[in-house]
Amino acid sequence: MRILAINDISCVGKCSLTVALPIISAAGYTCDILPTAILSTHTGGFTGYTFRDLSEDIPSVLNHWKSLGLEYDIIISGYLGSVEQVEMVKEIKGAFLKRGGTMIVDPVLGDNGKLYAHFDENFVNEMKGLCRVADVIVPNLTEACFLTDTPYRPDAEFQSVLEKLNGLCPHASITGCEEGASSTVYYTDETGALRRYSTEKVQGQFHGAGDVYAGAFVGALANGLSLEDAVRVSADFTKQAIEQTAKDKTEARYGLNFESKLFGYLKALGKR
Ligand code: PXL
Repeated sequence: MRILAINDISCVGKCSLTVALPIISAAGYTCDILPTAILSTHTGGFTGYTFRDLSEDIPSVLNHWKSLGLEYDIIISGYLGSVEQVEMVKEIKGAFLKRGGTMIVDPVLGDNGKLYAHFDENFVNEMKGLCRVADVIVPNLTEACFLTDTPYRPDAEFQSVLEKLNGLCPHASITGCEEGASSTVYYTDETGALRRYSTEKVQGQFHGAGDVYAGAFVGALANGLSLEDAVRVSADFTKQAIEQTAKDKTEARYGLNFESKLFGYLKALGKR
């Protein structure tokens, strides 16, 4: 099993590759990386960060990989810096995903009803196109709303957003649907049934939770879990990491303390 994670390197403020790589490796699989950009920090909650777009390097990286005959069982894409990079990911899927492999798209666009810096409507439309060629997509509620042209509300009709999202991709999960004291993932299982899984909500805003969820989800699918079990294990792990981060009282923009909860995640995957 070989996995490729396409995402940025935010050097500080755990998210993207600094989260995907350790979680997928801990889950027991080789995680190759394709960095889309290098930033001094991520863009949510910091100012004055550096941002180097790596698009120019990507074609020669891919040419080298072709010469090595590399192919992937799972490809996960996350933060993409430009419309051109979204197109590149589609090409990477065609050239490097094994027949029968799984293309997972985390359509990183925004949070709390707002797009992240650098993104606009044109980029959202491009991301819709990438979701159409994915096998599974894992947006948060904000992203699900942008992808389905639904006005964002924290108490949106989650099920109807999921139904609309299934028009783009048959297997979608929407994280961060807040219902009273619960945080719920709405998702479509293998049979096409709409389902939900709730964990206790932890008060506060936590940066990088979607990245922890996505990394854990990839590790779970790689280990052969069903969508139902993968959603449960990933939501539980993310909730535990959020809870620990709240206890630690670290600044939210520095990301989640997921490291301290990896052991429980691996046990939930059935690892000893
Ligand atoms: O966590 C999503 C993310 C990934 N990468 C970069 C970001 C963000 C969110 O702010 O800025 C660079």
